[in-house]
Amino acid sequence: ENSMDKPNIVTCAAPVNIAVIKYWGKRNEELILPINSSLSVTLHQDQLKTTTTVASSRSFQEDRIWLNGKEEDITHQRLQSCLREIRRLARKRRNDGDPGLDSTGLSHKVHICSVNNFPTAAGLASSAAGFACLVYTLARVFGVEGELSGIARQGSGSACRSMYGGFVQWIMGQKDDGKDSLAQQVEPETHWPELRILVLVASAERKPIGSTSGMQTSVETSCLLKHRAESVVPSRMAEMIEAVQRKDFTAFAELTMKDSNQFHATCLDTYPPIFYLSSVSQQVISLVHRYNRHYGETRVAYTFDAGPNAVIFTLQQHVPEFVQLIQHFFPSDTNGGQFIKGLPVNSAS
Ligand code: 2P0
Repeated sequence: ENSMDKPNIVTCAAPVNIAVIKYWGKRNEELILPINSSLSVTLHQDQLKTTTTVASSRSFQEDRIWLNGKEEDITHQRLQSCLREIRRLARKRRNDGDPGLDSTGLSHKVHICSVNNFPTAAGLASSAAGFACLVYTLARVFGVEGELSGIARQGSGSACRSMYGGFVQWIMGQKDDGKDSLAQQVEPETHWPELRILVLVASAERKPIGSTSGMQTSVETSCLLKHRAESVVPSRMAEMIEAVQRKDFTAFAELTMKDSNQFHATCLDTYPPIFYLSSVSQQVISLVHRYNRHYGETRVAYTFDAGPNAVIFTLQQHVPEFVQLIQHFFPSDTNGGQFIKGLPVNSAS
């Protein structure tokens, strides 16, 4: 039948998320199960995002993938986990007799094209948006619906949080099989329209130690990380959820900064130590505290992931003044130095 040879093509986009309670450390490497829960804010769809197109056709010989125009290895273990789990769900749905299953046969191979609209080298959570987008797009191609964050998690831990917009928690779960380690929306993207995110790129260089191996070494060597996971994060998650629900910027900002600082302290407590913050990062931290002290209230917060780039949270009315301050102290240079993006938190998944 000729129509069977026509490829089924779907394109989707997924935004980056920024953690305010950080994920760092796994209890199961293969299933990607974390040692603590985490909470993040998903950016706007139109800002930092991955766009993925998946085509499936009976005429394709093999599954293949291109990232930012370059063909990559499809046998990558985490990629294979996502493909296998989506096909497993699709097969289950067909065996359950769902008449809505579309024409894509389960035996059909896929060609995947994925592009980021931001520099991958800047270390801005590209794997989170990337795997969230891959899983979402594959699900559409194979006619799968429902809870998909557990599959995105098996691509990259932080990816499960990009399956939802707004304020999202990744509940660590208790089970050994990971079935309860899922993302859940805390509040939708419309909840806090005054909240703003600025991304300050201090360096476009690749980070020296990747997150996956970095957190592995931290789990093996840092007793501070163990203390954090067991005794700090559980109560901090509850406080953060309350701050978000009440739209209490002071509480939100202080918890965000403290959690970023503790994450980087666990990196320093790792042996050998891991340094993600640069001298520019430290200057941004000092500037934020000086700014808040000047006004006698917490107007701005910083957070840093596995790299030197600062992510700033503030409220709409403080953006112009703070951006001016940043531009004064960190004038843009020509070595791919600094740029600022005003990113409203108003997103869909
Ligand atoms: C986070 N990070 O919560 C934390 C804060 C970096 C610092 O999630 O091994 O790329 O793929 O599960 O998700 C980066 O870790 O690691 C990360 P894998 P991932 O956003």
